[in-house]
Amino acid sequence: EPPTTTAATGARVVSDNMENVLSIILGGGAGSRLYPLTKKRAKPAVPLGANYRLIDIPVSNCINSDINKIYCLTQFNSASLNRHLAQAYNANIGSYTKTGFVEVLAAQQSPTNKTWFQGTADAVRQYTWLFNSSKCDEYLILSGDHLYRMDYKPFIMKHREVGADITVSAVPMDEERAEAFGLMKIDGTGRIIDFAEKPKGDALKAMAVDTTVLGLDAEKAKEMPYIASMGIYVFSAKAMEDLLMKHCKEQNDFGGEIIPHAKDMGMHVQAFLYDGYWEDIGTIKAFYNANLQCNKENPQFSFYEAKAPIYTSSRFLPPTKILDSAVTQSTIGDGCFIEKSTIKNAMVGLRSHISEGCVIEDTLLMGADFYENKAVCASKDDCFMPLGVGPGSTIKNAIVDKNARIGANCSITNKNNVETDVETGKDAGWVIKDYIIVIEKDATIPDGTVI
Ligand code: ADQ
Ligand code: ADP
Repeated sequence: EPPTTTAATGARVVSDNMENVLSIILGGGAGSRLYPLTKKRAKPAVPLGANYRLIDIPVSNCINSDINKIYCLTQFNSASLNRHLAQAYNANIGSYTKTGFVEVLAAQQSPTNKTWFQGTADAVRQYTWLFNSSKCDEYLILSGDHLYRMDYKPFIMKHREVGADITVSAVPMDEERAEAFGLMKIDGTGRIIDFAEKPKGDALKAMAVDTTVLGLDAEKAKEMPYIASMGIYVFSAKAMEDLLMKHCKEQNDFGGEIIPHAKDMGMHVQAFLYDGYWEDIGTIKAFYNANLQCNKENPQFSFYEAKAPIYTSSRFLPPTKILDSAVTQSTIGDGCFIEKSTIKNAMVGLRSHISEGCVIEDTLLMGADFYENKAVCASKDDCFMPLGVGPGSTIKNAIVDKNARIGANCSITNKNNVETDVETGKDAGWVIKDYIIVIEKDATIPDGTVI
């Protein structure tokens, strides 16, 4: 429907219909920042919050915003991502009218595209032929590694109200973290007049603004003197086509190239202020902290909210069983079995088995993808150590990826307080990044190991 204007206010009256919105989730490039969690899987499949995976966040936000056409672009296809999306969503999304879907699109070779995605915009460009055939009016570009709960409707309606070509969702940001983001300056109507991708030094200082214009009080505005891009955008289909196929054929990145270019060539690039909790959890440290902060009594992010739940695969696992243990400030996923142990500030993922006498502290255990049949396992030569954490082991400040086998009496605590070590444990299945020990997926850590 064409927008109409109310005589009294001059504001456009726009539709809140989300049927013609196509959501495109950027599911990750080479995946180096979250390595080794991305060693054996596509980033969107990384487990999160004991029962979930990263992709569940943007997909759930879409579903809760009535957007049900969703593509996820990844650099490589992964069995676990496809399986997860199929099991979790495809049976339900748009099942009666067959209008909805959640699908993975991996970079692929074709006569016209001989390479992997060269960046976020290139990933979208390579599938433009498919997106065009959806006949949607707007593309909602999302990231696969953010933790937040957002209703995208007001965001998309702002785009429609002002008749923008591109609308960028933005948050106030402090000095310390600002240089990791795209920063912007806006005019009195919220239109973006200046945009700098991850500026440093003087270029960073030059992007400071008076954020009281965003409605922050004086004190808060002093703390947060920058307006940062969340890296999520609404593009009008026409603007996307013009930019990727005509004006910016050689440019491959939204934040660094396409957005500034669109502004410079006079397109209407609008900011949308988002005022809820939002975190980029694309690094090991941010991922670890964001997971553990969910254990707090009043967490900034909660996985359950009656009106906007985070969905995931329904697995029909048995309830978790805990024998004579002390568990404080922790989240325990489905189907775990915990014997006589002490667990403090931990996120214990689904199907975890913790044997007796363990101490698990400030740690993410991601759990397992399957239960082992103990009798079958004992009869196999290669199955010398059970899944989970063996008796008498202590694990602190760690992330233990799925299907790991930790032996008995191990001490995994970063004893020497090492900041980074990607060499020592390379063949043994562990690394240390930002003081956090990461035990890789499927790793076997022998009895008595000290890290
Ligand atoms: P970054 O997050 O640093 O900054 P980028 O590395 O381009 O930008 O990643 C954006 C998203 O796209 C991530 O989810 C990433 O995994 C995914 N991605 C990257 N390369 C990809 C590829 N080749 N194929 C598919 N997906 C890919 C961006 C913006 C900033 C903004 C921050 C907010 O550029 O302006 O401030 O997000 O976090
Ligand atoms: P990840 O989940 O860590 O990304 P996977 O590709 O192993 O990696 O995906 C997990 C899914 O695979 C689970 O849903 C589970 O059903 C299945 N799975 C993986 N390994 C096994 C196994 N050895 N036995 C049975 N099922 C498995």
